[in-house]
Amino acid sequence: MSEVKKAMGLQDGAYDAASIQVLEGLEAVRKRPAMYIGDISSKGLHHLVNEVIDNSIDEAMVGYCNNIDMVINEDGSITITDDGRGIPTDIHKKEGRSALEVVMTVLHAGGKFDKDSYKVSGGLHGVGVSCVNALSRLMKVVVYRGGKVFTQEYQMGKPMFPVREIGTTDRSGTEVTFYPDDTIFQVTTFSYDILSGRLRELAFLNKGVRLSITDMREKDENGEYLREDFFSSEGLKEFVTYLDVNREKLIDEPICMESDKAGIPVEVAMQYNSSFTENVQSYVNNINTIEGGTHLAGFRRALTRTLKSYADKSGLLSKLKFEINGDDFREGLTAVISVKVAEPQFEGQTKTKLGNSEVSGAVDQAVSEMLSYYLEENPKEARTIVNKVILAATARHAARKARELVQRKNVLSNTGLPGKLADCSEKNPENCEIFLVEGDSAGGTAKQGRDRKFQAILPLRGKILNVEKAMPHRIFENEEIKTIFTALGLSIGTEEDTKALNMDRLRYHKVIIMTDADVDGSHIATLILTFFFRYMKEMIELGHIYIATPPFYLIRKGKEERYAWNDEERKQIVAELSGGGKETGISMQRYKGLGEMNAEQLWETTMNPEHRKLRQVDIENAAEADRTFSMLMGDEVPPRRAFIEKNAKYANIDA
Ligand code: 0RA
Repeated sequence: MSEVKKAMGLQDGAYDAASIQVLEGLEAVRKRPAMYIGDISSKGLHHLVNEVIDNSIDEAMVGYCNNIDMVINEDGSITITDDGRGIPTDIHKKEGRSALEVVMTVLHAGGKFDKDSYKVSGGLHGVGVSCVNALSRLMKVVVYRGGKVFTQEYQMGKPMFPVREIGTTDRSGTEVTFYPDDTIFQVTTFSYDILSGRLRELAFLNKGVRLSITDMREKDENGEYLREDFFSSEGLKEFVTYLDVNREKLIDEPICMESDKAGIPVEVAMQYNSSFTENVQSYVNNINTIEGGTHLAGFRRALTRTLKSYADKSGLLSKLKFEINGDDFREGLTAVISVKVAEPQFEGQTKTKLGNSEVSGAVDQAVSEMLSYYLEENPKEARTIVNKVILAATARHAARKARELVQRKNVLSNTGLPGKLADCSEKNPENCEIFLVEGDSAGGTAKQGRDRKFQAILPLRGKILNVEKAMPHRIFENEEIKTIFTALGLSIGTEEDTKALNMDRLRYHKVIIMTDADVDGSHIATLILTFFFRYMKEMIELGHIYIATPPFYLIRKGKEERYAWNDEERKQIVAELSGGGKETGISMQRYKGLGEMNAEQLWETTMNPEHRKLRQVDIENAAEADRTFSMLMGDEVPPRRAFIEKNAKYANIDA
């Protein structure tokens, strides 16, 4: 920790209240919350928690905090406690009130927005705890500092009383409790999985810090609260091992490096596995940089150059009849790169792409130095890695041949679209949807039931290829996969030059996976999702992928027909129809598959934007998603249904 502190040019000197800069008011935050936290959906809601934890993590990074505890309280609020220095409580000279009040109520007054101190700012992070305060109907802070306990409470960011001294203590730290404002957020229910996932990630990224989560909303069958503790003594090394649990590793231990070039702390851990997928996660100041950036570029460049030069020298490539490219060095690679940058510049669509040019060289130098040393010292492992690269290059070569073959064959109708596709008449992609339907028969029903103006139907025959286990070139021989690419208007590619999807050509902005509501159906949905995740990730990131939810029950009484999506709804409908009296004359049908519905029923319940319940697929945590897909699609027979439940959230996008 102290290394980091030095690297960031931090002084040990005590915090001076006057260094807090006052920038703008909190009304702005309530007026345009999305500008500060991204959106007001579940994503924005969970961002509030990140914002509070970031402050505690900052304390840990400068070496003052070892424990961070999060509690989801019984009433749904969140409490985060740390054992850092505690927010300063002395009088802020310029403002004439407690620094604590300033930190909590003035935007960008975290005390960390001057150049001398470290900040996690950038992207959507770093807007500060005051921003969370503004978006909470109630917030309470307790500070343990200098032997005393202080507190203050707020409503929608406004203090309800001046900072109050309420006792003495021998500990130090900060405790923040907040109730998100339900007049601002669409949802205010916190997800244990999202929060615990973030804490696990933070534990790996900040070795030596203990983090915990307790969910007091319900008890398990043993009468205990759901609770987890996260602690990592080896950091990224353990992170990589965790990500790859479901994969077969090629070398005994991950390769690890830690360095501090030009004042930029760099940490990397990497492992090769027998799969065909690349899983490189990069972080800047604990933020997952989904869009990559200069740190990732530096890593890739160093990896390619160092491995290539070792392979050339070792003579292992002499038999190879074709060129190796950058992708080949990353097939089956799982790696985590974490850098700390004092003034990060974030760019890109989701503000998660690092722009600072100086970082590229620092990572490159660190990786090439450490990796070439490793390869010299570990010839057995080095040979294993080079052989994996050769295998990847060979497979890529086979893939190219397969693709060329496919392109020559006439698989398309005269419009250039797959013959199976029933297209819609509307041409503006923003208004168009395509249903990927399991089976020709349900596909037929969907064709009859749809609104052909804006809804297209693509029936898929049987199971699509498990892309997680197949060699890359097999992807391009698979009929269903080729058909999906062509129908969407996107081109297929595995090589670097063709990999970027040309999203401008996307023909439908909603891609809706519609399968039976049974085990097979959810397996097929998961296969399709895995395919999108591995080969068209942008489609998920940009929110184009949805899952249709057909109802489970049809309940009839006389001419009245009602649908239920779960047992609770079914009971309620039966109660309503029987008017509290006898259940006579009520009949019930349990739908086992889409095939049991006629066209009109399918339209009414599952396709009509006015009544359907679409779920939007969303990647909350990229590292965790990769691990989950490798588990779901690997050798273990998994709880796929639970997976879909967890990863596709209800989105009232039609409302
Ligand atoms: C401003 C200045 C200092 C620490 C903090 C804020 C701080 C904020 C939070 C929020 C949650 N936990 C926190 N812990 C600390 C520096 C304090 C000093 O120099 O003594």
